[in-house]
Amino acid sequence: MGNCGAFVRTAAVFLWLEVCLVGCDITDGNTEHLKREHSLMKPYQGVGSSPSSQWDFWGSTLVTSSYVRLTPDERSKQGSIWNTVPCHLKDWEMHVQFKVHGSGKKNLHGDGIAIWYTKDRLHPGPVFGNQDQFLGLALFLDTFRNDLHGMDRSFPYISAMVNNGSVSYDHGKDGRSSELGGCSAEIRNREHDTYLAIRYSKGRLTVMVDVDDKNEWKECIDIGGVRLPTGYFFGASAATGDLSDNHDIISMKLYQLMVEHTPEEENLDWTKIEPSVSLLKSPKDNIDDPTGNFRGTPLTGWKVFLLLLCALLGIVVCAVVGAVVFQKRQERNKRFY
Ligand SMILES: [Ca+2]
Repeated sequence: MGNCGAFVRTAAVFLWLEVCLVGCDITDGNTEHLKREHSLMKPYQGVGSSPSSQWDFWGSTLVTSSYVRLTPDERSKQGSIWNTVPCHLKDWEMHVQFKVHGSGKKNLHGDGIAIWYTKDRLHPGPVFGNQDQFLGLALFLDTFRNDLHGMDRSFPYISAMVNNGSVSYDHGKDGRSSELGGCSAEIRNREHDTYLAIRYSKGRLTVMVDVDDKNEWKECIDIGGVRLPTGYFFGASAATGDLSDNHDIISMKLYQLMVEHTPEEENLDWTKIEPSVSLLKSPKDNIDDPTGNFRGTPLTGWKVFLLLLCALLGIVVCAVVGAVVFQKRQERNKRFY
């Protein structure tokens, strides 16, 4: 039996190794693919003071060494922060660490934060401090319920919208008519860190949240058939109205995803793509997931090799364990005869 125990232990170690290769690097993604020119990180060196800074800010935005406050907990404020470098990655993943907090009691606070990937930057307006009828992608972290008929969902509510410049965001309905998907998430006045991840790869938009201090992503939105061009800008904005909150961005980290495209895809001019969503295509049509793990660890060559090696060893170990167990059973059975 001792040998079998050792086999089981070995198998367990390999199993752990396998799981770990996929899931251990789960806090901040893979620095290997972090794109600094599109990332905003503490202590925000040069932001707002140096002309070479890759981030501009506007409105009520206040940059300290530990957070970027888009709005203070005061009425009628609007602020935004924008990357100055257009993003030419075809496949990317943005991790946003944020904090929404204030003295307002339940339901007496607002309005929320929006994360943008748009053609225009620094265009103040009525949609969480940014322009309406934008071109590109928006993620709304809406903390105030405007639509009293929409009681089937709880707030705060996170939703996504893709716009080709022709659609207006309907505040009165909390953007429901134009949303592609969404989820409720308790993002306000939390003691711990709160995160949002937006992944765009091969026409698939996936949004995950990590707001329960469990250090794991929870799916919020997953849709296929989304077309976004390259060359747009990342940004974040927030607004308060009659009700308010502090809307803080702690970091925005952009990761490049290593995804292969066909030569035809590569030859396209990706800057010419019009933002759109083909609603005929269900998310299930788009399940190929070449990068495996969501949290910023695109599988590089050696990882794939190690995984395959582990899988192979796992199979061998299982076969051997199975053979030993079978043999023992045979022996035991023999004794009954
Ligand atoms: Ca709202």
